[in-house]
Amino acid sequence: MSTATLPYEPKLYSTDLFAKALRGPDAVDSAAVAGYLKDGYLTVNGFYTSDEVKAGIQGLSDLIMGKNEAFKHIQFEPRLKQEQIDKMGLEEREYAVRKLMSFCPYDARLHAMAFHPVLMATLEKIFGEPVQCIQEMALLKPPQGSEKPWHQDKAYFNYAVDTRVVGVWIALDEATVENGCMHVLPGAHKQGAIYHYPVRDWQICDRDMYEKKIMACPLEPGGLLLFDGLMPHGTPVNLSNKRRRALQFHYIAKSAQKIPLEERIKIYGGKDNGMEC
Ligand SMILES: O=C(O)CCC(=O)C(=O)O
Ligand SMILES: [Fe+2]
Repeated sequence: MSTATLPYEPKLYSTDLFAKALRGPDAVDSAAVAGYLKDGYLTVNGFYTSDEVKAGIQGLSDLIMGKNEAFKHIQFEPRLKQEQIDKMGLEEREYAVRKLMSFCPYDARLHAMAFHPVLMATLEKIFGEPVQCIQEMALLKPPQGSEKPWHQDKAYFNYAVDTRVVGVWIALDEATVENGCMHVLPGAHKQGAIYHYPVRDWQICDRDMYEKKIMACPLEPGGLLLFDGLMPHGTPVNLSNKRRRALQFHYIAKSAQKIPLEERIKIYGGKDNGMEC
């Protein structure tokens, strides 16, 4: 795929603005937390050491190669049949995986990344109370890998609009504009819930994102992005020849209460609501 054949207008991920990342876990102080609360996002390079990143990648490779037979939460490229997957070696398999979920109970190295002490302390400052992890994902975007259109993560969770959700997106490879790094809209988390429509995915209307002050969030391996559950965000098609592997965790307060699915659908729309935008 080239820019000429993109399934969206290139301005959907305009690259005029780049997030300025802090460096290292020690840089995440109260000023950083205040900035996060104001802007709805925060980027930190060098949050994890290269050994922690290597260990996390090894953890994923082991799960991908089926070293833990109890682990089943893995999504391969949908066109692949199981017998094709069974014949693949590590490298081929790694490029064929799109997603792994709920892996922390199966791998101590990945668990350590999700529950890094400075990350947990920062989250407790943001929430002002003890937190729990409600979602674990590894998102592997290969060369040519598809876009994740603009959306709010809270559209996927059954919590009230004013119940805080924080996402943490961790780069395992360098994440660049070319290979599909995150893009956010600073401050837009304060605008509340946005209705989602089935377009290329279940997403925010493209038109609503044009001419906005979009911020690209490139990260080094071991860098992380903290972002509010109401922050509109998306990642473009991977137009490079480099894969982009990332981990993504979501956290809420231990005291948070769920709402019924129907209430969430009223707020954000449903995946098959037949609405057009
Ligand atoms: O890693 C990506 O490409 C974006 C993932 C994302 O935003 C999500 O899964 O909610
Ligand atoms: Fe998301």
